[in-house]
Amino acid sequence: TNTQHQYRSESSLGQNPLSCRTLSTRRELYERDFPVYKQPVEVGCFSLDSERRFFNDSRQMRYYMEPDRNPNFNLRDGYRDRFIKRDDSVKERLDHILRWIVANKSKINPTGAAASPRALDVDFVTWRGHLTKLLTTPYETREGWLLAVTRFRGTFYISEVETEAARRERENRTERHEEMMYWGYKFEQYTCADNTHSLPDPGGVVNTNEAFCTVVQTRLADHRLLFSGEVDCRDKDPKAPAAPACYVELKTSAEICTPKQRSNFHRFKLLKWWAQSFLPGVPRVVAGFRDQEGVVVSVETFHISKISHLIKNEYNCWKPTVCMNFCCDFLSFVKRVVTEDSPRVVYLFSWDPYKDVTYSAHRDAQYCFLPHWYVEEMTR
Ligand code: 0WD
Ligand code: CA
Repeated sequence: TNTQHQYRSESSLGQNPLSCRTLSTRRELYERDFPVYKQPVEVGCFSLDSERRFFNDSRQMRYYMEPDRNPNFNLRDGYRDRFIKRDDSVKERLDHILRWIVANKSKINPTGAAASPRALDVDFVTWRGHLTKLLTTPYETREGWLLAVTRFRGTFYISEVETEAARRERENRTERHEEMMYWGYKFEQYTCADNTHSLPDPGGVVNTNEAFCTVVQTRLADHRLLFSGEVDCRDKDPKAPAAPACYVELKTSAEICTPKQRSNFHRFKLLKWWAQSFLPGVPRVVAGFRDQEGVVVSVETFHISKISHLIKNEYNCWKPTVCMNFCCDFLSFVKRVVTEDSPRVVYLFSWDPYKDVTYSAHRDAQYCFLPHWYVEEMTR
């Protein structure tokens, strides 16, 4: 039906295939009914300031100011003189989420640690961005991934490891690519205000260390998930629905001039946009379409619940159910494989386009990512 990609509340657990050493990513295998994906609930939030310091509050929340439909925003403005770029060679792994968990243990353990054999009442802890990569895997033809998994007190922690190819790409970006990465942040500055009674400040500094992150809990089939994702801004109307329904995701994209460009936008870009926002229950994406010179020539709102209808006329297009069923089966695969419960053991899941998912196990190795302070805090 048309609504099979909507959030569901009833239970219908699929049967796992037999235990196996690899997992296929072929699309046909995941064309079944849409799995149960419960409406995500925001259980907290945190902020990272201009120096990347963690705060257990919403101080970095910003407010969406609807721009003109044809605004002529110059995204190149300030790239040379008003841009402070986060050092993306620093790997933060799950650290910010773990800090949030330590500060909010009672919120995710309603029964109390003493009543539960687990430290946490969830199966998986990860970043939203890692789950987005899983959702889009059956359709990805360019970039593989490496996901490190540690089982600790019954909970599976999933943290990305940069692939060799991704590192080479990061270290060899062209000047043009570096500047284009700035354009998305500049669009945020044109459309976001720091509070409900102020206006955006396009003359200010863009600092990509700053972030506001939501922490949500939900369930995919029998997998209880706790994940965090960066949120660009919220509806400024105080009567707007509660988070995450009031959140707005901002994007920039090349302007669409030909039928071929429109088709590619539907087939590739809308898949990534849908997956990223569907996961935390963010209902809309506001897109700034820019020309070759980095000027936003039009602005359009996409409602996540309508994206699957928009793409229906594309030949051989992506399907939300394939994305969700693959993610679900990957998480089941992780549960079967990752049997040793220890912060010093990492199972490394590896995938390259047109291949199956494989894994290897590592002890006391370079891949360990749960910090000592976290292990100590959760063991006492
Ligand atoms: O170190 C790492 N490997 C990662 C760190 C990978 C992914 C995320 N992070 C951390 C950062 O602390 C960041 O603040 O996660 C936060 C964002 O997490 P997410 O929401 O799970 O990531 P994702 O959905 O991939 O990206 C959301 C936004 C991006 O916006 P667009 O519109 O371009 O999708 O977060 C930003 C970016 O603005 N972003 C990042 N910010 C800092 N470090 C990173 C990153 N590695 N990746 C995306
Ligand atoms: Ca964004």
